[in-house]
Amino acid sequence: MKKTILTIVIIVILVVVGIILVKNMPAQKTTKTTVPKETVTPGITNPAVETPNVPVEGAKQAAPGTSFVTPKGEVVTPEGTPVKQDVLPGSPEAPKPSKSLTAEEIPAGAVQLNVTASGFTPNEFSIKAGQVVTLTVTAGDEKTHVFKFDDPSLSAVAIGIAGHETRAITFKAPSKGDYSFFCDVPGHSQRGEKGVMHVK
Ligand SMILES: [Cu+2]
Repeated sequence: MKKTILTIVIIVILVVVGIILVKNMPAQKTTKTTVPKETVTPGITNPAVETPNVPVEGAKQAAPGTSFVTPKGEVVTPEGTPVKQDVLPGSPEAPKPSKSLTAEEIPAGAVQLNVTASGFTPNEFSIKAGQVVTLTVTAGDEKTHVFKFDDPSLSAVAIGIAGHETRAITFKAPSKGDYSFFCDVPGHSQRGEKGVMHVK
């Protein structure tokens, strides 16, 4: 008789302890789920807090706003598919030009071009076929300039910059050959804003 009373008391204690444990667990979970809701402000795009989603694990951007490059060396769209370099600039599949860059944001390994009414400096550069290249174009004067390649296979690799601005674009070097580039603002290529990219 005493034994049965003792076991009943033990069972009651275990049940009470169990209820206390179960009640405490969901309390911790609810605090976690409320955090991300507060940081999202729908309908408002604030560039200062904009953090792009990494499309493929380990993918990196050369500069703020440029297309991501995967660890395998593929330049990809925000959806994670390889970019198309022969489409219209600004297409969803095209490599993305960066935001306006500060001097500190210019990637160290980038090919850096300066453009003024006197032309591009340098007006030629060499890269390797298949290499992932980040190209920056800086307006050395107060004028707007538009960097473009002549070859249709690189039509999407284009950058428009306002006066004294620097922007970057990351793309994959095409097959061997010489690819001429120019400034697409009317009158600018005629006065010498052009050059050649050598792919070796
Ligand atoms: Cu120009």
